[in-house]
Amino acid sequence: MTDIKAVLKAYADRFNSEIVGLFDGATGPEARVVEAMKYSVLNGGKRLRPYLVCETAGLFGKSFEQSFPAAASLEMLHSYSLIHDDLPAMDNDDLRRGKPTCHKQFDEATAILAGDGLLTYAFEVLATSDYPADVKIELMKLLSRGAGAFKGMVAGQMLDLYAEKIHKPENPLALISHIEEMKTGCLLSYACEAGAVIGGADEKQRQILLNYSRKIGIAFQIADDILDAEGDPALVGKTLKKDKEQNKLTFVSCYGIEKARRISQDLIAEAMDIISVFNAKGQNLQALAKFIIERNF
Ligand code: GRG
Repeated sequence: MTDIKAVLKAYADRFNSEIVGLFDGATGPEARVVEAMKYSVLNGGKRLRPYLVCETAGLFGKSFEQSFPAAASLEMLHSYSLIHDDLPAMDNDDLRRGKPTCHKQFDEATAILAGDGLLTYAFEVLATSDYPADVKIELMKLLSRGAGAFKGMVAGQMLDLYAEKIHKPENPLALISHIEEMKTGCLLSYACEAGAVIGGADEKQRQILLNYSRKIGIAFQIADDILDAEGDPALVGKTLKKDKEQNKLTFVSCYGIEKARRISQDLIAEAMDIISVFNAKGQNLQALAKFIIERNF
């Protein structure tokens, strides 16, 4: 089977060497915000979302270069969400990817602006890309929806903050599933759908990729909850055991670790089965699905 860790590392190196160039050219004292944006995008990260964009578009013969604008804009948007999530008003974290969070490295106002700058720049990168107009519009529609406040990431974050204040939700599992589907799942689904759009997939292929993304999305979140409960902070690169300390509603608090682990394993088996219709071309996506629950960072 594919050595997915090595594949991801090679992908991250190539991706980083391309994306760094998108932060050139800022001048004057206001360049501080671009420095903060660059710091947050280039401070590590597994690059799962951009990799998913490239790998799913690759199923339809598209190259790294062809997928890069969509991959880069998605990672910018993801990085904005992490910067804002780490702020004192949200999760109040000092560490991200093993390094000081943006507001610790710079200051709070700069971190807020860096997040705003990355969110805006993500759409500029898409708008100024060489994709055909219909592809650009579709990508911008899907990304803004997936990241947005109605049924997307911002909605998920809002509900997550609110859930902490509900002491006894009527159906905790339904609530946490709904939160995570929006907060984490939407961007992972966008990554796979973007690949389908860039690749010109037909409706059936697009639905297959969406089904795959939904399975790995929930499994990803369960793995994240398990890492918070029993991971090694030095490997994960952030403060752990916060969920329990803050009495947070998570898949682990609902199911317990062992059941949560079994559910994530079942989801990954289903994801691998779903993607097997692409035969050998889907091998890396199968390996990635396994990596999502086996990772220790
Ligand atoms: C502030 C609008 C706004 C949204 C924040 C994504 C998010 C919503 C919060 C992050 C909180 C969190 C830790 C969620 C768990 C899932 C997640 C997004 C983990 C980080 O993603 P990875 O593991 O990170 O892909 P790297 O660093 O590898 O990119």
